[in-house]
Amino acid sequence: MKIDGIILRELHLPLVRPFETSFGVTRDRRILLAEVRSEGLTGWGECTAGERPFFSGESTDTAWQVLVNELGPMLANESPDHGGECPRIFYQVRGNPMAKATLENAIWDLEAQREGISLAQLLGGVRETIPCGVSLGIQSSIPELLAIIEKELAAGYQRIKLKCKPGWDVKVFEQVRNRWPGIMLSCDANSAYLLRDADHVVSFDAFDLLMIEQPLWADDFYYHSMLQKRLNTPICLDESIGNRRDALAAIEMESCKIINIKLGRVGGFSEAIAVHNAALERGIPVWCGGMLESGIGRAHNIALSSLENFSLPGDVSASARYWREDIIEPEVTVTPQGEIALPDAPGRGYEVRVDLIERLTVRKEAIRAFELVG
Ligand code: OSB
Ligand code: MG
Repeated sequence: MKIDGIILRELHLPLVRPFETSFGVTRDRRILLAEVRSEGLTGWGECTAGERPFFSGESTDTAWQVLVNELGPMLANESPDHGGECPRIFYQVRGNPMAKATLENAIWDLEAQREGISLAQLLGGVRETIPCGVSLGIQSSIPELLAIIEKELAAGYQRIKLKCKPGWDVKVFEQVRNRWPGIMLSCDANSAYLLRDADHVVSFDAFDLLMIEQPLWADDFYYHSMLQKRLNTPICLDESIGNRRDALAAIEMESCKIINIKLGRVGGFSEAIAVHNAALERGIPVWCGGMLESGIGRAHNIALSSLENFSLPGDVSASARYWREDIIEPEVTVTPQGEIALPDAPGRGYEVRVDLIERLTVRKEAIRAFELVG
């Protein structure tokens, strides 16, 4: 496929409600989109980097820089037939997985359109519906959190994940479990605990959690392995898993029993499939994480979640939980059973609302092959 043009955009999208994690509060998203044109078709990719480099070292601004100056020109100089060629094309650029995924995922979208099949089919997906959970941020009080949980359970969501940190953990789990003894409940610390908190984290075993996500450092396997030996509850790694080798190391060391796969964090669909397969072959279930994506990233998450080993409910939920108006048509909706139905149209399966995107755009830049230097 000859690349006819790459357009990068930054959109400002306010969240319906602020999202608080152990590393900070997000109110407005600065969403970076790549539009890749080839032979009359348009593929879209979304960068999942945060506004600040707190979840990982990347941010909207670092990704913009790397896309405009390095990855965009590299891709524009090639004519990839498959999204799977992108890791080779981007090989010289170290790190920056979220920037890389932005373009790679757009190429997979293009490829599926060219083949006239859904993105899920192209990826090797086998599910017609995916099970959904919600990730609930830290709230200002426990009664507020309980009211939100009540609403999400009524909407059908199959699993509730609570963001936690020291001071917002056991007393919260206790009240949630008192009220709903049987629900599928998990927590996500985003690296909020230290080794000296190990006894405290072990006390989470009392709450019958499905998993404890990323309790320790974002780059760690060893101490998670030590902690997992002391826990009955499975640890799930998110931040620590950047690629297939990481997944193999974590599984081998028993640093976790479950893996969260995020497209941006692992650098795109190729590596996400590789992590998925490594986990499948070793009996480790996976689920698809979320990064407060707009509809484009969400559509990609849905397609990925159709792979066989995505057996646990993911953090992929309805558009309306995040946005007053999403940039895709139709918006993502969840059934009363807490599932999203896979679209079957070619490519991502959701139309992109280009007029709305144009109105929300605050920065735009066209990338061309001849801009490559060095
Ligand atoms: O750790 O899963 C995480 C959001 C931003 C950064 C990190 C995480 C999250 C979420 C939100 O949990 C998931 C979502 O609803 O998109
Ligand atoms: Mg997480």
